[in-house]
Order: sequence, then structure tokens, then C-alpha cells
Amino acid sequence: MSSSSASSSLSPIITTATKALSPILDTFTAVLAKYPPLTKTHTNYGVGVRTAYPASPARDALKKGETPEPYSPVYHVADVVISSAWAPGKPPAQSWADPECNDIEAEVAAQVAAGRKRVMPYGLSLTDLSFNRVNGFPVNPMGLTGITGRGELGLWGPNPAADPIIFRMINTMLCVLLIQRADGTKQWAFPGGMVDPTDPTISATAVRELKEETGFSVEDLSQYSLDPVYNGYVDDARNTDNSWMETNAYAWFLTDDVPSNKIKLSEGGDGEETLAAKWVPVTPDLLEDGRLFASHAAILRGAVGKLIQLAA
Ligand code: RP5
Repeated sequence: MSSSSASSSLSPIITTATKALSPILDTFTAVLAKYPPLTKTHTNYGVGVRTAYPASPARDALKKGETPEPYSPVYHVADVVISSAWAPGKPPAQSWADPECNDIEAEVAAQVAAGRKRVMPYGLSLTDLSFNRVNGFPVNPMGLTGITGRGELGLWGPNPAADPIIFRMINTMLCVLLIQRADGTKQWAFPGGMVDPTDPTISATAVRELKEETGFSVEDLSQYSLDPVYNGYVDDARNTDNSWMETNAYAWFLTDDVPSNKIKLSEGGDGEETLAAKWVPVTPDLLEDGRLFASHAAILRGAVGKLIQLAA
């Protein structure tokens, strides 16, 4: 279904929503205009770093906007990544990572030939990536990070994720369902997660993560769909020169007949991956960079922009 057919069935809801927004529409538009549509380089060197990534003078220099000369990144791979390397017969929960290897294309291709399901975003294959000619590792398309290796990410190259963006009106306010991450950053984020090779589709990943992280599930979300709002790089502090996050963000706009109290975590709750889940009013302030995890504020700006466009 094209976005125009989705929007025609949704237009009464969207019109109601944007009518409620109209007093602050100018402020929204000003925030949206302030930012370029996508982040063009890797910029998230530290905000929300939750882990023991090793100290890296190159990372510190990049963070200050300097060009480190010579460039001496620090190699890092988390223990959990090494112990979660795929092997035949290993339970999927402990078998989600690539191996440490020298010839990534050949070794990962051999695992796939041996029956491993390994996901890449947008139907890309390993051979579509650029590889560093010196060490053979995939090259982060958004630039340097000061860290080589995979850090905390399991896959060499893009690590695909899916993010659900669920909008609804509560008391004439446009709200979005957000979670507070339990990963040490404690930042607010979309209730998204990594694509699991057993997920039938990437939008199914978004729906699965939504349920796991918030308890929220609706039998059939398709009638509320605004279609995908973003596919691409996420400016995530875990990214390295050789491994990075790429997400597929889908937006849904719920009507009032869907109860808003179906989320299981309220502020102060204790989920394994989620400290809290709640409906958060979409204010211009929420759309500013730095307010949400990774580049979720930029993705939310795209979704709100789409909403405004559909209602026009
Ligand atoms: C972000 O990390 C993605 O946008 C997604 O929200 C999230 C997936 O990582 P985990 O939540 O599984 O750590 O880059």
C-alpha cells in the first residue's frame, strides 16, 4: 500500500491531530527547519556511552571536532560479543555475533553457507560494503569514531534494528510511546531493538520489540500504519569504524478506540531492558538533538514532518 492510500484512510485522524497541534505548529516547523534531514557524519562519540569502551585519544579528538593526526584508533571488542559468536547448534540467544576474523567476506560467507541466518539491512549483501584496503574490515560510511573492531555490536558492518514510533492523541496532545533504556544511559528512546534472524520481516521486529519492551500489543496494527518513516544509519555511541547501527523506523498513529493504558511499565518500573515506558507529549523541545537516545530525536522529527505533510 502506498503512503497516499494509507494517508487517505487516516486523514481524519491526522487532521484532528494536527488541528490540536496548530497552536504550536510554527514552533514545530522552526525546529524541523533547523536541522538537516539526516546526520551526514558520525557525531555521537560519547553522549550516552554506557560501557567500558576503552579510552581513545582519537575518539576524544574527534569529539572536539579535531582531526587526529596520525589517526590511531583503539581496537575493541566486548567479551560478550566474542562469547556470542555463531557456531552450528548453539542456542540463538548465544549465537548472534560474527567471529573475530581476518577475511570477513570469506569467513562470514562460509558460516552462511553452513546454515547461519545472518541479516543485512535493505537486502544488502556483504559484498555491497566498502572494505578497508589495509585491514580488510568494513568501513563505517559516516566516518571515523576513534574505535576499530566491533565494540559491543555483534556484526561486522551494518547491525540492523527496527524502531516502532507509536503516536496517539491524549487529551488533545500528540504523544509518542517511549521507553527509558536500562543500559546505563538511562536515555529515553523508541522501544526498538536488533533484528533477529528468525523475525519474518523487519516490521515484525518492530512489533515484537514494542510488545517485549512496553507490553503494548494491538492485534492488527496495519490499519494505523503511516508506513516506514526512516531507513538508515543511527548515530549510536556504540558505533565503531567497522560496525554500526542501521534502523528501519515505522510509524503508527492509533485512534482513540485503542486503549492507551495497555503498557505494562510506568515510570519507576523495572524491565530487563526497559526501566519505564510511557506516553510522552511531543513538544518542540523533545525534537531537539540530545533529548533522546542516539539519533532518535532526528528520526522523530522525520515522523512528525511526515504527519504534518500528510495532514496538509
Ligand atoms: C538504536 O539502538 C536503534 O535505533 C534501536 O533503537 C536500538 C537497538 O539496540 P538495542 O536496543 O537492542 O540495544 O541504534
